Amino acid sequence: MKKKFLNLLKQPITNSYLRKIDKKTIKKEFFYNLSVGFDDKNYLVSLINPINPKKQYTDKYAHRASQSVTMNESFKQIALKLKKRFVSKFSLESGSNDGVFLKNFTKKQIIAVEPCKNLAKITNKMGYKTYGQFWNKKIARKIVKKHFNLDLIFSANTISHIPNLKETFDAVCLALSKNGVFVFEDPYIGSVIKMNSYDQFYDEHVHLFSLLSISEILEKSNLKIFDVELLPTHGGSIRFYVCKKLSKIKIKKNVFDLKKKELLQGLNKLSTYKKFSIRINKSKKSLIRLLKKIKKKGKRVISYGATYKSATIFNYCNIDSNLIEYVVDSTKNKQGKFTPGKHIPIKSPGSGIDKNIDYAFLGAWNFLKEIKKKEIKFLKKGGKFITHVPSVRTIGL
Ligand code: JHZ
Repeated sequence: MKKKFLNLLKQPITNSYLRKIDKKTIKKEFFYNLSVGFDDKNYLVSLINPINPKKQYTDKYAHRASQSVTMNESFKQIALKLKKRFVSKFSLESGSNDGVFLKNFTKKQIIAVEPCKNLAKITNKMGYKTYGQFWNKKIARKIVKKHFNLDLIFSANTISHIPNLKETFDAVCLALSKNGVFVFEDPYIGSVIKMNSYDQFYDEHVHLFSLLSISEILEKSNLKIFDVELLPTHGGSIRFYVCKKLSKIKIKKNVFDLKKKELLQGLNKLSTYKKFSIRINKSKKSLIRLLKKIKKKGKRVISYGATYKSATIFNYCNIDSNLIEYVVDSTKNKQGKFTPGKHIPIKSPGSGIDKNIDYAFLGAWNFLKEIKKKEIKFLKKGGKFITHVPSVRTIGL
């Protein structure tokens, strides 16, 4: 049974950037209560009331994974690694976004499934066969019938978005070839706890995984984890390597080692999450205090990256355009719109942060290195970034 440990208050759908902020649009905006629970049977951390995916993955989906140099490189590296390690004959990516992973393969090597029709259109245009549908047993059967069983299934930042994990993993088991491999990665709850990055909780992140929780759940779909990696992406992610339970692939020692580490971190105990929740409350107070202090001094503050994560921060901490003037983001289809819930205007970063700006809150704190490099002029003239990760602070040159 899920036991609630965190209440992040009323939140909008993170992908619902507003075109205008007139009375009618604001009245129609959808809000729900974002609270998070821990299941003491399978150790899974999940939202208490997930949203219907049909409301989220629409033909107006805004996020483009290829907007950062870091992610382009990360997808290139994993594509190279998978091709070398598994010499796949036929692969599939589930949740292919704008093709940031696919483009590292030939069009014959890989197909994709992507529920957001606007994104599926992009990758179909690029020449990669993309089914504009949700990943489930029905589409898995269709693909096996039309093509072959799959030697490799890859999915990044997608599986944690799906409420029904049993259906998802059953579909994987059904579609994989006898010795096929399923590799997926998502933000890691162990890092979220360490980094106090509570903004990793939002409508799309229905679950945040640990090795302990995923091992339990995969078992029920006749799958097993044979390798695992902790990654720096998105402030700490976990990559699982999975095969059929009956496969002869040997389980690597690091799987057992990480399980031990997770037990030491207390990822199997409700008390760990309760303590985390207390730290989040303190982090919120500290961020508001800092922003108010800066504003009182007459300084100008913006935000960097109209991320889904920052929607959680702004709505939980009640941060609106009185505290943050505007948000800059390089994604064209976010520019000219307003952030969900708090309605802060989104602009293009242009050739860098405006010279009259004193502080920039890091909505995309996970790309700090990349952003620092880009915004060296801002830092050199005394500009500072603000972050809440791992604790509320400013970052200068
Ligand atoms: P980023 C999304 O979350 C949604 P978000 C999704 N649910 C998910 O799981 C993760 O991605 C992976 C901009 N930017 O990746 C681009 C600049 O403007 O942290 C993006 O809009 N300039 C699928 O939104 C945003 O910041 C830059 O120099 O929390 C980053 O979004 C850089 C580097 C980024 O994910």
